[in-house]
Amino acid sequence: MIAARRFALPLAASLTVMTLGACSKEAKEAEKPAATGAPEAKEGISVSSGMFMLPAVSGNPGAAYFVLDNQGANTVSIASVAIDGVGKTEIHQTMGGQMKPVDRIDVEPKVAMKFERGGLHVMAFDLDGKLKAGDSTEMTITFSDGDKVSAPLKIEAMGAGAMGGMKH
Ligand SMILES: [Cu+2]
Repeated sequence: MIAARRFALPLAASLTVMTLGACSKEAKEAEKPAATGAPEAKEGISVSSGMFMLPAVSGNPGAAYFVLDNQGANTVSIASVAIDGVGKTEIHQTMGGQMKPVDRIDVEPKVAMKFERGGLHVMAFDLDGKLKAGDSTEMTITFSDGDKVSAPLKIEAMGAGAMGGMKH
């Protein structure tokens, strides 16, 4: 029920904005309490710049990069990361050219933690073959308290981003 209402909202809102701007604003605010407790609504937490890098060789793992911003009052701990179309994930830290699994990530208040190439990243194993460059997939982060946040990841082919920045 909640998912259906949330999905329907942008369409309804864009229609009312043209005629009754004030009313649509009130309608949006009225939606907020209903959304509290929904899996994708952890207080103060947002995910931006989500990107999924496909492996250059099919069968190899991919990687997810994004920014996790904690504007909440408390430190949050990432317990697990799930990505649609991915069988299994691990959080890795790259150090001295080597990747090491990280069991748990704590993000303190007012910290925007970057998951990026050459640093902290989410390694994605067992891709289901439906992940295609140009599409997007959804990532859901589960925190140690059971709360979750979901965000889209733009799918890119390995090489596209790297080559774009290095023209010979
Ligand atoms: Cu890795």
